[in-house]
Amino acid sequence: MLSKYKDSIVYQIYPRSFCDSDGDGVGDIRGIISKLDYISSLGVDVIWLSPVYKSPNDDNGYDISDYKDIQPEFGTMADFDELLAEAKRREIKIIMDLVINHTSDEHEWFRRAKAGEEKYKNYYIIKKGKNGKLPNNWGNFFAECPWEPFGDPANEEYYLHLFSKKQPDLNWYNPEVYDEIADIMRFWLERGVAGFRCDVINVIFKESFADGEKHLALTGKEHYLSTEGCHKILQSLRRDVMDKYEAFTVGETVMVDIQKAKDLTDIERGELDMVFAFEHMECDQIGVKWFKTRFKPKKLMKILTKWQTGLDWNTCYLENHDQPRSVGRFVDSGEHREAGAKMLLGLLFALRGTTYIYQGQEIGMTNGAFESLDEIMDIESHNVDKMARTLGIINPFRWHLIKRTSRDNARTPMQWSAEDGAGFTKGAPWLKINPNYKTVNVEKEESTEDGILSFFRRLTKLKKSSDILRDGSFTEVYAGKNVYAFSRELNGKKLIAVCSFSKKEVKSPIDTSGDIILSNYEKRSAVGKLRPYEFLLIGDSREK
Ligand code: TEU
Repeated sequence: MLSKYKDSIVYQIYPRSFCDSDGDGVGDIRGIISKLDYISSLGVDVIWLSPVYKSPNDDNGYDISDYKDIQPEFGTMADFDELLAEAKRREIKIIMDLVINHTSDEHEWFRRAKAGEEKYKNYYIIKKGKNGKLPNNWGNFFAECPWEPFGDPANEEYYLHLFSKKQPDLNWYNPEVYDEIADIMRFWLERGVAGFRCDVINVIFKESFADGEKHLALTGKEHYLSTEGCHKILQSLRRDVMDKYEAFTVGETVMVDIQKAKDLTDIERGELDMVFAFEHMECDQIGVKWFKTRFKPKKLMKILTKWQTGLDWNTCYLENHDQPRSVGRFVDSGEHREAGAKMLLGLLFALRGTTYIYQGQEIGMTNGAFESLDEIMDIESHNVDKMARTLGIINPFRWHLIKRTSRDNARTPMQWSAEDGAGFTKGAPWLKINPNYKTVNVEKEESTEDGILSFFRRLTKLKKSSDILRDGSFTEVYAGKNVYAFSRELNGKKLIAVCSFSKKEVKSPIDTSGDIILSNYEKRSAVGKLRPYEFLLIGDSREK
């Protein structure tokens, strides 16, 4: 664990939807530069930039066709260098998204492989089918078959793609692939990037290609999740590249349990600085993420406590570009949106770990207001619709399922102001803007002293200045149907966070009579009561 990043607060930018400077409806780097003062005013110190590399955009940049160039819609390399310099001037570091499980099928390597060059065929996972059958029975993350014919169908060769057809998986058995990727990492670190968020990093090394145990989704996963080969690659990349630049890495590690997360972040092993685990994001699903159930706060609390007590250092997040918005998911987006959004932010900052915020979360943005599949751009949602169709699920049900889970829910353009285009664009936005931009936007928040944004700024300040919040231990105090309370303790000093997940007033199961350090309500509640979505950070007077 590199201590200098441990105390960072990270703000994720999804460039396509952040700020459009040239009116083409797509966010861009110059747009980000124009908002750096705003980002700096938030009190965050690291930006995680979702991919800005050249890409045919099948999966919004997570399909890279040139790792050393910028997507023209987003700008130029000169714009990127300016972004780095301007961020540096404001003491903000930038980490890039490193997508190395797969490339785009339009990457030169794959094109040359297709043209028959053996060297490049060996960059990908190409296997023979058996008597008209696929190489194995695996599933895929995007609800489709992971094997696609490679070249002439008569050859019965298939390439593996755990994501879309346009995202062929790289062959990490090949040392040349390792060298290429290490070189790409050096290229960006040399430019001044501080590190990487490593996309689906724990699936890169497939240790066998045998059939997998049958699962509802992702049959075959036991052959590639957090394998020994993956650990070895991470150790080498750390030694050969990351350590030389004192670079920072956070791994997106799907389906990890606490032990795996510990292994991946163990200082002695030297692999990643921290990992994004997903168990808490799965608290409202049945089996696979597209089948949601009613959110039960107690389930979320149980998982949070399990990770807070099981893993020394967590990444604390409730949103990213793949998840529906937290407002509308964990709290109501109606009458009590503001109190709910603040409570979730309070909870996040009070937990032990590095806080990650996704653009728009600081103003309580809500899920997209999509009315039909035609308005959805996300490839995953379209694939899920196809899959649901083959399962015989009929339409309003298919749409209901997609509307609730689509990743586009979090990808709607950032709401800067109440003017047309939400201050995001002067043109036609690439994805439908949420009509609530008239009332939910940055400009409005800036003009309110006690809004979500000012609460957010108070939280970043507090997290930076409070040793207890930064380093204190975590102990669960109460986890009931609707109320979660935990303490943070350091050198005999203690803070208690109380979070109500109820949209109604409830009895407080714990004593809230201490000094209120921070609350999402202006005045203190009546003794023994918690108002809708009330959040309290209480200093324990006995410890004072
Ligand atoms: O996401 C990995 C991924 O599989 C997610 O869909 C994950 O299953 C989900 O968030 C858990 O609920 C990463 C990127 O974040 C995503 O945008 C890309 O589409 C994907 O990898 C492929 O690169």
